[in-house]
Amino acid sequence: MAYQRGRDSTYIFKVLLIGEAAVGKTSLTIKFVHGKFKSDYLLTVGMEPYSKYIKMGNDMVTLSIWDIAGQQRFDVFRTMFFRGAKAAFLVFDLTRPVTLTKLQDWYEDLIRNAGKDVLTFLVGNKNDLEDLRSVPKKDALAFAKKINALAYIETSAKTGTNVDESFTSLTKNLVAKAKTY
Ligand code: G3D
Ligand code: MG
Repeated sequence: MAYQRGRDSTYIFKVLLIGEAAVGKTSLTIKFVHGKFKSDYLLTVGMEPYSKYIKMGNDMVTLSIWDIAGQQRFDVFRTMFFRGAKAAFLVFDLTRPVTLTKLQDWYEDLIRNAGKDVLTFLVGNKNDLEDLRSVPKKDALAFAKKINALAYIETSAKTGTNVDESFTSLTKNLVAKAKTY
């Protein structure tokens, strides 16, 4: 495709996945970046961000995706983790209500460290586990509204349901916001 001078833009956005341990942050990231579930990548959890390139119309977007490990929450890397983030997925596990409750703390951490302009999506993961589901949709929607999240989405890193859609939708919002400045 021909490069159209003056119309193409390049963006790099730092995006975070935050939430309690084992909600599926790493799985969602790997599914989106590599299209795989339960790979060896799952064991490799550090401060190394994943990069994903997305073409959106005339815009070229690189997402720098930072997936926090639970134990990093209280250590000195937290500041570095949050700094410069433009958006965050707040992830909970649809089979464990406490993981939704705990997102309140994560949200406060996020705002304190990344600023109040950060865009947020609330993500209820593991929606393939229908029989184990124990978080009513209305509870999730109430929390999404409370934190002014752009959307509430239910995903499965296992089946891939809404994984690409979540990242794409968030990216669209980021580009739209960037264009208004
Ligand atoms: P975390 O990065 O938030 O800590 P992980 O979570 O991505 O490591 O996932 C924690 C466990 O949940 C893993 O199981 C993973 O396979 C599983 N998991 C993640 N997403 C989904 C999902 O959408 N559906 C189902 N059914 N399981 C999921 P293990 O057994 O490897 O510890
Ligand atoms: Mg992880």
